[in-house]
Amino acid sequence: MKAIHDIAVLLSDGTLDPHLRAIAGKVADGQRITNDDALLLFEHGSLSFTGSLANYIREQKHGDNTYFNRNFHIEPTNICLYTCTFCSYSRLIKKREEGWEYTHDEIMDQIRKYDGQPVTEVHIVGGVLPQYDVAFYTKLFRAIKDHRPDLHIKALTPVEYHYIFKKDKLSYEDGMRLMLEAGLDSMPGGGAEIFDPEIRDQIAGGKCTGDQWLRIHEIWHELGRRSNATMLYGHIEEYRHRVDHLDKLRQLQDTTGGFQTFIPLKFRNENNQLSHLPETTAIEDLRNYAISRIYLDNFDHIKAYWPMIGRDMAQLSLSFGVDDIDGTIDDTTRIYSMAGAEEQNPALTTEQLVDLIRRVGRKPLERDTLYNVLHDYTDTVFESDNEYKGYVSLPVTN
Ligand code: V47
Ligand code: SF4
Repeated sequence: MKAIHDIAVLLSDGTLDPHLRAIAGKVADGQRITNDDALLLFEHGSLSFTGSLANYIREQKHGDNTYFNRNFHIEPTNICLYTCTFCSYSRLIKKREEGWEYTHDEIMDQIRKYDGQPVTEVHIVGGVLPQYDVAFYTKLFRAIKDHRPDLHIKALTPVEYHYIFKKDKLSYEDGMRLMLEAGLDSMPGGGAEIFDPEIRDQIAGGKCTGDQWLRIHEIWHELGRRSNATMLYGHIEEYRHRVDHLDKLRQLQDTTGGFQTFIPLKFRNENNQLSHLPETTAIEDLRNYAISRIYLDNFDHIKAYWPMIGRDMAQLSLSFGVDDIDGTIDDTTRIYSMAGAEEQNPALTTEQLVDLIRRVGRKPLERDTLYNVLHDYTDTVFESDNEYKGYVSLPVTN
């Protein structure tokens, strides 16, 4: 931990732009920065400046603690009614034969593959199709809980919920209550993209609006449950749209306190309608993590999704505000591998994940979905014969 020294150096730098110095002063005093401050950071904050402030906040909140969890992903289908221009993963209904559509039984087979393995969470998200309706998902959640009550179900986003509730003429409140009763534990952060209506319309037209996304999370938080939030950046949005997105999240968090973690998602440009756009640089990605950490003072955690950004960037991000690297040990998601993610077959054993964190001087903590610490790996010595090394890979069925 050296962030306190770094911020003292920043504040004593007489050559620093006065506006940036004022922002550094706010951070040192634990004050909230404004939207104008955030825009200034996006436009003029250097990597070292934003990084020092973000690392200071990260270490004030968490010291060297770095969280990961053991989960697996299930994607019921990659066929989708929508045509988000950034999406490399979905196939239109007219090309149905190119994708996959798992039945209830096939999904339960995937759940059973992890029997006896120390996973704590299943993350379920995929395309939007009429057969995956309220009845399908409530039956699925009940079956998962009957089979394995301790497995935390983190599933679906307001994109799916908005669609299935509308189809069944259910209010958001009644719909989310049904999901809660069926066993849903928390909601992942997907589907947020960018809330600004003009940009959202161009990249994700037809699916739930930003306000609807926020409202469904609000209702879920009012039911006493937690969720995550994301922002898809680095496509056609401008910095002011990122600030607007962060502002809406911070405002809702002030009201409900129900968000656990914020996950910036860098746009990847392979195999989609926005492939002509260049991807953001590593410097921009680190600045984006850092500014998110500085702005979202009411979010406990900032997560970097390592299968998407790769192991080296995941290590670097831990000095730019990130305190959680997700940690899917045997990742079965194809949302990113099909879009050009760094990790095409992302799989790290617990030992490798712990090593990755320890080698940059941080403290590896396995958590459950709600950030209860399950195991502190700081001093763990791994012995190959008795230490669990990873998960079986699921067969690719499409
Ligand atoms: O909403 C789709 C994004 C999201 C691309 O809550 C893309 O713990 C980049 O939200 N380039 C879904 N991003 C995944 C998601 C997530 C992931 C990990 C953990 C959690 C959590 C949530 O993936 C979508 C969209 O924003 N996405 N295509 C692409 N080409
Ligand atoms: Fe469908 Fe989600 Fe892809 Fe949009 S991002 S096309 S809603 S799978």
